[in-house]
Amino acid sequence: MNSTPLAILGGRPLFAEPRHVGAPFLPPRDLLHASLDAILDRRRLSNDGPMVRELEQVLAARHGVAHAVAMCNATLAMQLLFRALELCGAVVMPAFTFVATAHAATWEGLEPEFVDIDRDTHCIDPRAAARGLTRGAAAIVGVHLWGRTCDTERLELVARTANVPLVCDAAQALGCDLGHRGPGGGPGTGPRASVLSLHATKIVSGLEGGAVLTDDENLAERLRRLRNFGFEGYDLVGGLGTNAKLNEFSAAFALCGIEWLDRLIPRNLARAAEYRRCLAGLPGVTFHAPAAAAANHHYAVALVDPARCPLTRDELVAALWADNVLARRYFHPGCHRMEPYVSRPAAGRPSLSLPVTDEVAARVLVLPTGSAVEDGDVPLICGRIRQALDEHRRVRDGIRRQAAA
Ligand code: T4K
Repeated sequence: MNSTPLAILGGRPLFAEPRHVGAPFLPPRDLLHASLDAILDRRRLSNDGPMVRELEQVLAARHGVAHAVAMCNATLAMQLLFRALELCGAVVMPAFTFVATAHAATWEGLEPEFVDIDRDTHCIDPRAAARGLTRGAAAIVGVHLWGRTCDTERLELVARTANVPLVCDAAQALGCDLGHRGPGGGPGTGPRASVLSLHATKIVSGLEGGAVLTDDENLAERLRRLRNFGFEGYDLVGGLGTNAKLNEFSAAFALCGIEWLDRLIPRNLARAAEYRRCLAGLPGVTFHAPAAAAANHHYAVALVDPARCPLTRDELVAALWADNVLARRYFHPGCHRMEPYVSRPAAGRPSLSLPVTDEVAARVLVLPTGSAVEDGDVPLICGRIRQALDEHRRVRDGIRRQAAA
């Protein structure tokens, strides 16, 4: 399909402008400008302003929960959630996640108890979570990956049996069915809380931002106090708090983005179908697309099988980067192999073995989708992958030459 030489072999890059994973979606500027003007006219820039309140209502309604508490990012939102739940000791979580999940727990004095993932979904394996809980953990932290959700129903059952809360890192899952059953759902009918991210790279962005979703009114109230220095009323501080508030500009940006969500999700889905079609038949490269209801398909994930693919995953990444296709290896090498977790004293813990995490982390190849690509890009990207595999010996030499230069 691509007749021009690969850039790793000295050709011109396929794209003049890089195709990122996670290029931000920018709402139409007139929409954005009108919102920003309204904020400037009001002179209300932060501290629970009307844009933040509106965003909270929209996020809660969209995900079928009673309360959304907006925060300045998902990492701090998770920290405050752990604190509000008064967790102590260990918390079960997958090691195959963005390091923020583990850091948020560690920052709050908790010990991540890493467990393995399910090979099909790449999300936490409920059986492994159950085994992790036997070591006395205080909660399960499920992580929704790739814009699809983890198995909240089975995890909830496991959590309920152990009498610990299930909370979910939903940083990548805005717009998905997060398993909350709404205010009338009663206890035990969904995660205790889910944490969204509104980071620039997410399907809907507030530049930076996050939110905790919950049906638990008391929990929501505690979170509102914690994010605002512990204030309970005017001049009344009731306890420790910090500053994790979202500003009005970020809320406005996110509100503009949410208006487009129902167009962005089908676009992502169409791109996923295109990737699946165009990668079909390549030796050792498959598109990873397990069925999932109400997903946002914000990440396009391929898997490279080292036994069948003539290039390693990392060689393929190097070849693609030369062509300005900035594919990523999320979440290589897994949190358990990063500091500070890899150096934790092993005393008293069984040695950590996460074979599926290690396998998936070594195979995953995240390709640009969403706002990062234009119509017609996906077949070109896949054509480049095909070409690199066809010319694998020369590609490998090209990478060696590049490294030596
Ligand atoms: N839990 C999970 C499961 C998460 O995925 C994340 C965030 C969190 C928790 C924490 O949420 P926050 O606390 O951030 O709300 C990026 C993002 O920074 C991070 O938010 C995201 N996960 C993660 C998956 O990806 P990096 O280090 O890979 O980002 P970076 O700077 O390499 O950006 C990715 C690409 O996007 C680049 O190629 C450039 C492009 N980009 C990025 C930004 C920020 C743009 O084109 N414009 C931009 O403004 O972590």
